[in-house]
Amino acid sequence: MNKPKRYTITSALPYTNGPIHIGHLAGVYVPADIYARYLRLTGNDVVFIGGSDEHGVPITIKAKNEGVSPQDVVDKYHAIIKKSFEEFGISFDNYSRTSAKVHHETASGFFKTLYDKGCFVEEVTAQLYDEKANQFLADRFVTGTCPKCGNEEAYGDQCEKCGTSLNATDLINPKSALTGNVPTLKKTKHWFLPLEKYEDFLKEWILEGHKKDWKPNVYGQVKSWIDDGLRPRAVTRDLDWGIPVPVPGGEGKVLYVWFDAPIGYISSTKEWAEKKGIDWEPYWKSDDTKLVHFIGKDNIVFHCIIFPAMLKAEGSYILPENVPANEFLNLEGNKLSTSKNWAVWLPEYLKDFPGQQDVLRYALTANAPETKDNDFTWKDFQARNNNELVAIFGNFINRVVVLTQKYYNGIVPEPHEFSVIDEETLAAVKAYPEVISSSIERYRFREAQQELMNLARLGNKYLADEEPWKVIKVDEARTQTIMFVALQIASALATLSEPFLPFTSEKLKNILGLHHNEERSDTLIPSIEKITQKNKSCNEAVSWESISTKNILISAGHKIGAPELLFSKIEDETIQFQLNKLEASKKANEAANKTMEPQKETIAFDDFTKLDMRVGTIIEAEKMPKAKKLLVLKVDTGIDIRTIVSGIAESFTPEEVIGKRVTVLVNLAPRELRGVESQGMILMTETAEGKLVFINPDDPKVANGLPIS
Ligand code: B3M
Ligand code: ZN
Repeated sequence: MNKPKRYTITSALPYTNGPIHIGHLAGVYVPADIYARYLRLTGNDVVFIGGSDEHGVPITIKAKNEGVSPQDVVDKYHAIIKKSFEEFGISFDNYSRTSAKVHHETASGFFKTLYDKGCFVEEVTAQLYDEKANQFLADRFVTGTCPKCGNEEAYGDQCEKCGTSLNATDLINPKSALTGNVPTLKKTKHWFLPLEKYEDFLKEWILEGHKKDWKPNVYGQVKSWIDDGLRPRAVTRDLDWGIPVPVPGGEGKVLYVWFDAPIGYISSTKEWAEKKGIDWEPYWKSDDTKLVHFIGKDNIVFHCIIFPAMLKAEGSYILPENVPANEFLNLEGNKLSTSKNWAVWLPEYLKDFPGQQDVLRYALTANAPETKDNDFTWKDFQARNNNELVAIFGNFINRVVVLTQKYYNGIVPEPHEFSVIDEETLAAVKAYPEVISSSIERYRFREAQQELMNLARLGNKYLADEEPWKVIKVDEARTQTIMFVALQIASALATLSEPFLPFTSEKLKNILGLHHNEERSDTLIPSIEKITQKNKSCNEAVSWESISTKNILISAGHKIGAPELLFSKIEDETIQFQLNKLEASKKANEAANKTMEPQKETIAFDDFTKLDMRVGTIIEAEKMPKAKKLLVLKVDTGIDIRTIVSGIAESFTPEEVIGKRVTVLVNLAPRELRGVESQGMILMTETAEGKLVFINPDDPKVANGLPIS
């Protein structure tokens, strides 16, 4: 076992301009949580830091759009996001927010230190200005074409397509996100961090020092930025939402959000240490502390270049040991998008799958975008649950618990002589902590979780091979030994699953009557506490280390609890419901993108009453010979049965329309089509894909604004 170490683990501070979705969870918070839980379980001194990023343009824009103040926006979403993290068992030691006083003071002090040390370059430059909004435009206030890849929707701070970090003035054809105006240039003074001065340091520290241990995607991005040449980066902005620039001439200006946000990790640590009554500094300033940043790939430049340059400039801080950034998660083949509502929002997931947090955590880790972008599909989610969690993990545990109850009233039986298979199985169990640790320590969480499942597979196979349900009829002593071995595997699973499936692990420890890890009053896991009904007979503790070192994890004579299903099957209907929701988003987007026909001229009420529309039923239908588009229909209008020729043959077969209830304009002047007199018209509309449909506004394919004719 490694010597315990001190770890500061940070996870990107989410912008508080909306709830969080599966992409955030998969990319940042679940891996960070697995890592933090694992390190705590193996006896390290860990602080796992989170918090809300409450400054920055996305929040100001959201506030403007909703007609509320930025403070209203951050208060609302900070609460929602914090709750989601708690509900999904993200075990932050502290979750703060950048509007907190301690953060304003820390960030302001940090800026002041760099200013006093002469680390900034002060410069008056021409910046983009929106004359209509009376405002300077930077970052997400401005969009335009990326000079590097030609993406027309690049932002003033970054192109999300090619990942390049930009200055607003780099954009080709810039446009104000506030008014759509073409900005003008106006002079203003700002403080710049001359990143080029840190090039040598960054080269030595990352390009030479971390070539082997940093993920290739992270290393590659950093290298390409450094190879492109670093430039001064403005660290202040002309805005009124943020942390005021605390130096002369800084009036009316605030710190750039990417200057203050990473300092949020430090202030959140301070807040935590203060609550615990301990010193925060070792967690940020001691060389024997390992600092690890969990982020998504769009944040790499800020965590690997800008923040380290700031820390280096300040001089008293450690640098990150690693920045295991993930790639992106897509959803059903498309990029996750808040504005297009193409996402699985955590609060909604929990409404639809109450108590099934671990299933999502499991599916996201199994499919984590560790080395490349990956796709989340509901079918895969269902398969992971039904074929893995239910069929392997849940099935094994259930058999062990049910049989122990049935044969021994829940008392762990005394083993007799171990067979070779038993010995081999117990030896195999002992190897798992090391195998899983090794993957986690290399940030390979998918692999680590697969190993956990391999242990459950081992348990399943052991039972299937040894067949205690048959042996019990002929050899009681042997059955006791088999069940004893199986219970050892179950106990190992209870602890080894904790980083990945914390709720399941708690449940399982409860069922097996195993001692829980000491509950930490300072963490935010009330939902875990809810399911932790302390079992009075908890007398056994299974630590991560003991699984490798001890021969017996759960001893004979110990009483276990009643069986309880850990996972349940997810049915096709449940998955279809989720797919329908996404389909509805897609339709809404298509409709929004389709340019609607403008409204026609106003008509008088009298004109409207001239139309005689009736409900009718199509009772006969046949194709009009030699006409691709026409069907000849017989329609029961209630007043008569009449012939109507309708141009719907490309959307319907005659069989499909017989029996359909329709709206008929009955007093339309008759007209002849291909020699047949048509006596009225059936009202239809056309979907975004160009298919004709009968009028039924409840049909999800029928979007608002589609003309009826
Ligand atoms: N708020 C960007 C994001 O949510 C930003 C991260 C800050 S980490 C210091 O992707
Ligand atoms: Zn680009």
